[in-house]
Amino acid sequence: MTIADNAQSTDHDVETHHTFCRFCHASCPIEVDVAGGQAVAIRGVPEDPLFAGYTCIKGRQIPEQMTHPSRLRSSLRRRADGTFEEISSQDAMDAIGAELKRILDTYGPRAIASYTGTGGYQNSLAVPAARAFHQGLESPSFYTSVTIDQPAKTTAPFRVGIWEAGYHNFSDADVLLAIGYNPMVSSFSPVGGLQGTNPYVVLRDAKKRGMKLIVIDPRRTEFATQADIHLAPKPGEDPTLMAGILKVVIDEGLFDHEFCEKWVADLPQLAAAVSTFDLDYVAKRCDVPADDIVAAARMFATAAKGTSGTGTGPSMAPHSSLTEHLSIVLNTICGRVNREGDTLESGYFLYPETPRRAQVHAARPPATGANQRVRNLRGIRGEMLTTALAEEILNEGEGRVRALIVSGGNPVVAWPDQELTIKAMEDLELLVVVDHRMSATAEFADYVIAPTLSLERADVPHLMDRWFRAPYTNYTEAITPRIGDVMNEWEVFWELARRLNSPLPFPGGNAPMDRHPSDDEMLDLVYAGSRMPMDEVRRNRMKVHPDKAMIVQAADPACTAKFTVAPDDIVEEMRQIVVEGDSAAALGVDPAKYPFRLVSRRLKHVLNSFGSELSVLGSKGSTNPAYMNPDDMEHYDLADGDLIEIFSPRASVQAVVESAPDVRRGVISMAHSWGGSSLTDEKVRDIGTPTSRLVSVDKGYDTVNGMVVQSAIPVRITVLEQINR
Ligand SMILES: Nc1nc2c(c(=O)[nH]1)N[C@H]1C(S)=C(S)[C@@H](COP(=O)(O)OP(=O)(O)OC[C@H]3O[C@@H](n4cnc5c(=O)[nH]c(N)nc54)[C@H](O)[C@@H]3O)O[C@H]1N2
Ligand SMILES: Nc1nc2c(c(=O)[nH]1)N[C@H]1C(S)=C(S)[C@@H](COP(=O)(O)OP(=O)(O)OC[C@H]3O[C@@H](n4cnc5c(=O)[nH]c(N)nc54)[C@H](O)[C@@H]3O)O[C@H]1N2
Ligand code: SF4
Ligand SMILES: [Mo]
Repeated sequence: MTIADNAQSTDHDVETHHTFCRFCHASCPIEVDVAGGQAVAIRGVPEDPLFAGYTCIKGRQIPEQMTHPSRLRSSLRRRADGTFEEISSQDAMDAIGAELKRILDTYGPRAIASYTGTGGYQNSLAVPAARAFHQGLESPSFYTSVTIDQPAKTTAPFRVGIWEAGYHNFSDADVLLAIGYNPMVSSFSPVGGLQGTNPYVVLRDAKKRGMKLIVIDPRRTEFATQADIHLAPKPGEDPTLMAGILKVVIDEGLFDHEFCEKWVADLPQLAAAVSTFDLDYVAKRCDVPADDIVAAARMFATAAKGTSGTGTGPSMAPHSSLTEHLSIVLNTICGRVNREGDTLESGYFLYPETPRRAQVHAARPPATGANQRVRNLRGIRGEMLTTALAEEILNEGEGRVRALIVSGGNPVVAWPDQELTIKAMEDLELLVVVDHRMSATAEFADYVIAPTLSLERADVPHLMDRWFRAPYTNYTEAITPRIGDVMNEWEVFWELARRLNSPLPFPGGNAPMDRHPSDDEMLDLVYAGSRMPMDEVRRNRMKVHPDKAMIVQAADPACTAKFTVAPDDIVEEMRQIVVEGDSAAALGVDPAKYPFRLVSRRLKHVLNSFGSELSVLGSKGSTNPAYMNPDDMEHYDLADGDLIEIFSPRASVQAVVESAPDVRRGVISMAHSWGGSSLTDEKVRDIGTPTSRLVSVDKGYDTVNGMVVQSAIPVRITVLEQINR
């Protein structure tokens, strides 16, 4: 389909196109007016059956983003004196291709790494192209932001066992237990939760039909204010709290006895493991009223349908895998799985159909990928662990990473341990950054490649496909011509593969190398074998397909597998948290020396490190404030706008404080991925600071997936500057 096919001419200058937003993962449908090849206006789509016109403030800035003066319209090459000069994209590909060839010949394929971040994840061809590039080269060094996000979601299910038909849907849930996520701002929920598809209306309707909401969050978030029960524990104490909730459910016999009898191998072991988590102990340690814990446990377990799930908060706190495990286990022993004849909520249209029977796949080792050269870690889900990548670059020896292609990511402000990350960026023999702006990481690049932006690309909502609250499809072609000499992320990998004589293998076969394929040909190759063929997807924009929902099939009668809810290593980790007594001890530090816990959060007006360069979003604030409880501020004689220094066991950052009654005492709530590459924060009021500097890669990390402690970080503060006094 061409651009014109989807255009409705409103007058002879302006054409209106339907597409969907790709500022974040949520894929809200939008209507864009295009005049003179440029987007001039943007609106939600009221008739969309799922989103009903919803958009957020970020998405509405896309017209400005496309043409903003800071947008790179040409690629850049670093000169010997460190400044950048423009270079044509083809010359850049030639030069990078030659460098990669040299590195490949000298060190072998493992030396060539790529890292796809959030900016790349929003492009349905970027991650597949990066993956294929590594397959073609036989280089295992494929990294993405998933492994510094919520990797326990990938690994924890393997330790419990996987229910082939999945856990309950959101649409008919009677209860939702939300542990550390805030979809009203982030548009994110785990599977079975409320998604970013029109979150305010969807939540209101769910509550109207009687759904109960329990939120566990140290902050009284926009989501928590809507909760029937809000537990605001000390950050990092979710494993203890979840063990306490499980103990109430087991002691009061509120679990699904019949289901456990048939499908759970080791309920007595779980009961024994949680038996040490007395209500008084849990209440005191988490600083949550005991009655509220009991009420939450009963509200969850006595409901008929609905799930517990985690977001980034607990997934970044100490013992993240344990929290994820206990959340899955709560769902499991309460029998919150889809049964034979049930309907799956999402359509899973973009990937090959797999059987959905009401049965278990037994637990198996979660991390089976390539070996990292640090901490005895190994990759997960076909990718390696970003928490190890800085050291993979810096540590000498066989297999050392020497070249890095960053596709829509910003390591200098997002990866754990900023100082180590900067050292790694400087140490590389070749750093290529594909980004539409001069990010903190681009400053270190040998080449910055200017990419297409969303409206210039064809796409499918590849992330939301398994999260949509209905079997929904959408597709978009490019609706505006490219501005400047820019490349789609997949083209970068295709051009480089071609120069290295290396194939780009996809489910539909290798990408052609003798001619330039189109975005649509690439979509056909990448999404070949999908449950709904790509051509049919293209014909079905913004459409719900009730007739194509997946129905859960009967279990294979020969299936004898069962869930393992209390594997030995999990039981051991539960013992360990009791010995630690406080989540700070997981990092080997004395909690008394670090009286605060720094927690992560999202801000409405930015997406991680980008957005604030745009006028409307930038006007919402030029820094990432340290939000603190007013009583804590009074204790330190602080007022809004004062400057503090925040010390973790690893490093310190400066921050501008802002009072926030919604943050519990002892907590600092601060967004990540702000600031630049200076380690001394001179511009804290203008560009903020990266909390990632406070993170250690080798303390309190998860031994299975390498996840580090990026939230509930033990910190202390000093006062730097008291203004207005
Ligand atoms: N301390 C701490 N650290 C964290 C977190 C935390 O909460 N606390 N959160 C973690 C999480 S969840 C994540 S996902 C990571 C994020 O890690 P990253 O993804 O590495 O960081 P972002 O800031 O999202 O970087 C996205 C980059 O993509 C660019 N971009 C935007 N759109 C496009 C596009 O269309 N094409 C291209 N090529 N580039 C584009 C942006 O300009 C930006 O520089 O950080 C993690 N780090
Ligand atoms: N507007 C906007 N939307 C975004 C992003 C953005 O930057 N801006 N980023 C995108 C990305 S990359 C991601 S991964 C998703 C994340 O989506 P979410 O997981 O919903 O992220 P947050 O809104 O930060 O919610 C995390 C919550 O966890 C709480 N929390 C922190 N530490 C703990 C803890 O130890 N225990 C408990 N129980 N709670 C804790 C925080 O107070 C916060 O309310 O959002 C995406 N959407
Ligand atoms: S929620 Fe995400 S996809 Fe929707 S309009 Fe906002 S940024 Fe765009
Ligand atoms: Mo993320």
